[in-house]
Amino acid sequence: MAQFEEVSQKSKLHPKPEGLTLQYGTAGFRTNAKHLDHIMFRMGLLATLRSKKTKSTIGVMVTASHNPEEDNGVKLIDPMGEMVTEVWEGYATQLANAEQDSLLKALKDVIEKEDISMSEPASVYVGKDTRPSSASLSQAVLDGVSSLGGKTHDYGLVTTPQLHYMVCCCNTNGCYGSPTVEGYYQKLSQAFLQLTQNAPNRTDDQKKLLVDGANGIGALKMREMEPFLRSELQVVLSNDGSSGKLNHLCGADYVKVQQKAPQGVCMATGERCCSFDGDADRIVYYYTDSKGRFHLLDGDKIATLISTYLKELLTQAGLNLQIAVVQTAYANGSSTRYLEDVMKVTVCCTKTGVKHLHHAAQEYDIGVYFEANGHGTVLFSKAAQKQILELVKDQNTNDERKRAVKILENTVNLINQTVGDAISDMLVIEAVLAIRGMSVQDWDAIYTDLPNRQLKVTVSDRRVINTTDAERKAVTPEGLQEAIDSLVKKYKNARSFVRPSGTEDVVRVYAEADTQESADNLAHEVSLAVYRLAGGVGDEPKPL
Ligand code: G16
Repeated sequence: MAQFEEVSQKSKLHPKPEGLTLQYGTAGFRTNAKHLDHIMFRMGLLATLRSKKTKSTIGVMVTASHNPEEDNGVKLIDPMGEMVTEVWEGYATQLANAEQDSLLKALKDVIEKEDISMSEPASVYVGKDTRPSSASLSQAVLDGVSSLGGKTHDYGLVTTPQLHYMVCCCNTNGCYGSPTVEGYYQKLSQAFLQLTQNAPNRTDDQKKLLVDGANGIGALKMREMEPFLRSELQVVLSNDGSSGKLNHLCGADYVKVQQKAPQGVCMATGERCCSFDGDADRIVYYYTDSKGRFHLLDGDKIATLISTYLKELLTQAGLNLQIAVVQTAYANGSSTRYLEDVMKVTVCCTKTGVKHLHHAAQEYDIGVYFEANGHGTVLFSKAAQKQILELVKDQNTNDERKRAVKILENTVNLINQTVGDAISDMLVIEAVLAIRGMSVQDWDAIYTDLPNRQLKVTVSDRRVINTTDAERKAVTPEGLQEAIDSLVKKYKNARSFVRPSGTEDVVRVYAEADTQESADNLAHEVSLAVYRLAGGVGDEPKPL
């Protein structure tokens, strides 16, 4: 077929280095950008097949999110804006690793297995972050799509959640919104402005928010969006990409893992600040107190704030909808205890990766999901949205119910339900704080985090570590879990687990305990166990 001939010819311009194998990780392929040209071309091919199969538009985002600037990666977006399914992740790995002369065979295998009609049209939306390598890599994606005869829409520089939003808008024929960057700003800002009308008389200080843009795409898009917010949010933007390096000493991942303020943000005592990550799908908040102590409000605190607010609104509106919170093993023990014991909401735990949390959250009327690293959103089931809309239209409700349900309706519109979205989450948090008249300190006081520490250990092959029980227990290598168990016993209120990262070539270690010193010591001792039992490379981990 002529189509395959075209693929064969074009793929020679994007050759695979012989012997190089890469795995589809937590959020797609991710490694040093110099290894990715063939991957991008092939993901263009795969997205085209996925589009033909689903008869829908598919998204391909070129980004390595929180990774250093020299890395890059690709995230595939399914029709409703969710992550691509696990079966297709498998196809992605097969296509990525097929040697040059067996690429067509690998492609035909997918076509056959999925019974794809090649005469179907295909449409692929492409976006990219601000990394220097993203321009040529996104061109490789476009080449892949066109070589199989698919149509492309190149959105250029957009945040990852913006591209998820576009894909969903397109496949719902505009029901979710208009598939343009302007449409995104309009939808979110209108909902935000409606919500903040419920909090009149806020001072300029209350409207002020310091935003660390991680020197990435989030900063550019925040600048574009600012006029739409009509000063109801007064953003002071730092790390806007004009001088610093992407994610370097700044951004949500740095702030969360280091538990300290990013460089380049000039924060006064008590001021409310937040950081985006490199593709603006994560956010964390923080401030420093009068003693100079740094306070982090991470994904767990965000989930608690939003679910408390939604629960209160449901009660006021008289709506009987079940709220659940989905977390991962990284969730601070205090947050889980607060949600279960005080708020009495259902809490469930999944493996790391928003795709897992997203699916779990879909099981409930309202599923609030956040990873501790600040990646998350809220899903409202179709039935829940219908009930909210019906109540909005109901003429016989009293004023309190009417107000509550109107706020709920605007909150649904403000949330990007396709995926975690730093900009949307930020506006939700700002609206919640405004409506409830809370300061960042009031929010922080809802519960106190257990001290915790995250470390990374480099091993020769991180795949030797296999886990179970939503990554809370290591199954291999032999003896590792026993070692962790006996270390944890030495400390009060302690917990620790290890897992191979799906975005970086490291093993992640998490520990929490009653004091920071204990959490640090436990994390160090567990790191040593990983180093010794899982084939550590380089110097032995040193105490903190
Ligand atoms: C990605 C995923 C997140 C995950 C993070 C770290 O985030 O989307 O769900 O928590 O990687 O994953 P890992 O610990 O496996 O490296 P991002 O923001 O980098 O795309």
